[in-house]
Amino acid sequence: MSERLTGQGVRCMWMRGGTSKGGYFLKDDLPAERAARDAFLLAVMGSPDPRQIDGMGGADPLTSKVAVVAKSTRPGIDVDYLFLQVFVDQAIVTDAQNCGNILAGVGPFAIERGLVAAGAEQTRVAIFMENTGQVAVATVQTPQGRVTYAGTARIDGVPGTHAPIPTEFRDTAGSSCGALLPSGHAVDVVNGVRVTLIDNGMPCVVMKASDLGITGYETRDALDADDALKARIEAIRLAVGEAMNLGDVREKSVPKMMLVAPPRAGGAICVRSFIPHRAHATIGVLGAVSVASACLIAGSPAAEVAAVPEGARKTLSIEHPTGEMSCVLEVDAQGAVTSAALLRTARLLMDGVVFG
Ligand code: NQM
Repeated sequence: MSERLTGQGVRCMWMRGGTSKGGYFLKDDLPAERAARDAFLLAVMGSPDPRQIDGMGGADPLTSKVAVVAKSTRPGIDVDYLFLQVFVDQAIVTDAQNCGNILAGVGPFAIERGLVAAGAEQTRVAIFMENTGQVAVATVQTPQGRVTYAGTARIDGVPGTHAPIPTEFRDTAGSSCGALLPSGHAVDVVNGVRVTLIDNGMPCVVMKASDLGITGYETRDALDADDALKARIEAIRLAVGEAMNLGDVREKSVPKMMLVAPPRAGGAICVRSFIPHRAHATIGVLGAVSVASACLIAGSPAAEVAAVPEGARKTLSIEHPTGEMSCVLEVDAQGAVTSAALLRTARLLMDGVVFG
């Protein structure tokens, strides 16, 4: 295909995946060369521009996302999925993070595009997540051999009910940072704040909201309007990049900044997250898995405020600004998390040609 795509159309589906939304492309439909691909995707989204008025992006990092999907040649794997975050107000396309919400649309997309044959009722899709080199298994509802998006599953942050897409992750520890606790400590003190640097699928900095002078129960809008808080959080983020083996994180969307507080709706913990510069409307999927894992680390800020259930199979309800997300964690005899399962839904919004 031509490496110059400005003004040209490329086949694409637009989907809601979990509580995010974005463009889903077959890898072969995009330019192979990264600079040409990124220039095209920036133009598709309308970035850089805080309103993304000249593109498909929704002026929010949660709606400026891309999945690039290809049939896999790896044994036991159906498709390879590369996640790309297209920044809203900067000309940056980054693969330095994964996305478990956009992941929810990958199984349906792979079936719709014929990369995976649909089963009679349900179809299990094994997805290799290229960003972190790990595998997720999603179960897609396919009655009579066709994907259905309709159903009775509800996830907070999305109105209505949809077909369930249970998704399971294994061996996510150290996905991007090389170790669950990349600094080797349960607690580090950064700029006077006690933090846990953790990566169980998503690099996160977990700290008590009260240590930053907030309750942890604020709305997304209140957090986004608090410039002094955001500057303090960004200073901590920039300071921990090297310790998390992420290098200079100025132009990266990781680590995510997680401010935790005691649960107040019967859950395990309450979280307000910055991803990293805007507050999240809910919480990221792998971000939630990392926070849930932090709750199990004795002496950590998360453990100090969390209510953790007993047993080798634990359901931790992570309270967020618009509800909760339940993570089912399996732990081994040493208390280490061996797998995490979450419920997501997705919906096909558009199948057509998008212009860069
Ligand atoms: O943590 C937002 C989202 C995400 C990421 C972000 C995600 C995850 O809600 O797996 O889903 O943290 O940038 O889509």
